[in-house]
Amino acid sequence: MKFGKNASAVSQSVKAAGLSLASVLAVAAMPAIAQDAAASAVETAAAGSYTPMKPTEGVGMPVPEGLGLQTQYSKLGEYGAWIHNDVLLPIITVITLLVLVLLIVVMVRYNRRANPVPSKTSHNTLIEVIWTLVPVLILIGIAVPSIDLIAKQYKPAPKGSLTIKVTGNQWFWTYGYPDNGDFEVVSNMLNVPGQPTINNGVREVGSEPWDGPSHLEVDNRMVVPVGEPIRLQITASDVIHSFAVPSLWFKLDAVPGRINEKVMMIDKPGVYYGQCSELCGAKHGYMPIAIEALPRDKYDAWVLTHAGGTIDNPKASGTETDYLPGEEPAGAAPAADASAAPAAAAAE
Ligand SMILES: [Cu+2]
Repeated sequence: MKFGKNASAVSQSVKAAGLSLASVLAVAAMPAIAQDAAASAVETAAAGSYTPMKPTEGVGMPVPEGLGLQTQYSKLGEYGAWIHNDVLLPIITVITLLVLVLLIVVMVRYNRRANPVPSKTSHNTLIEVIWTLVPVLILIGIAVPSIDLIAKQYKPAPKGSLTIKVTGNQWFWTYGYPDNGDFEVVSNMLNVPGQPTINNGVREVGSEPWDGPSHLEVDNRMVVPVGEPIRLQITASDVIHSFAVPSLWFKLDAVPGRINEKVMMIDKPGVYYGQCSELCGAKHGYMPIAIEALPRDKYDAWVLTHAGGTIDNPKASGTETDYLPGEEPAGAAPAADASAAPAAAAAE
């Protein structure tokens, strides 16, 4: 943690000096830092270099005239999309066509002209058993993967996963990084050229080369490491919001006074867009979500661009830790030193 503290102290000066200087020095400085945690101030500062990623057209965002679900970039999303596209839609289609055919048969064969003397049949045990059993079997067939998906979605993040705190506000999102020195990122929608200003003091979309679609791009994205389970703790500061990212199969309400938790794991580096999905007031439509998933080393570099930013242990990457359950938040950031952990446990 010596390295992280050192870097964090210096990252404030990066802000002052401007990130462009840091990025110029970054490439040269990286190896030096790896070797020596006590590298000189300028070099350490340069470790925190970051240029936002340019999103790929059509990835992690809606597409013109798109039908159906967005392409999924998480395992749960692929599973959910499979249930929707390959289980539910075929069943719905077959049932709808069957009912349509039955209606047409009845209309053609049993109308008053074709069938003037109707049958007085009122019961048929075999048919009644069939039309009870078949729907029951169909429902069971749907329930098995559905309940399995629900159970998988709400499985808690593994012990030691990186925790990020998401807060919905009227009308922007804030992202807290308790495991990385507890800095906070404020994320506002970019203004749209030629349209009324939504957020004063925020630049216009398209003014940087990495900007994504208007109404979805933000000034500061929520940056996360790719391929790791991330524990998202979601709340709100004023009214109910909802944190929803379609291409990651993620939607969870942000409720004031309560923390909702769900694991997020992204398969591929990229930028993924979403929107607040709970009507939350006048500018509900102007609080998009932009998540940038980066490889671990780039994520760490991004963390170091923040005042107080420290590298967390890549705890969730399969390595066991000695945190007790429920102790993870205390084990975050500087206290994560082996010597500090028992002290934190004793304090509780
Ligand atoms: Cu909202």
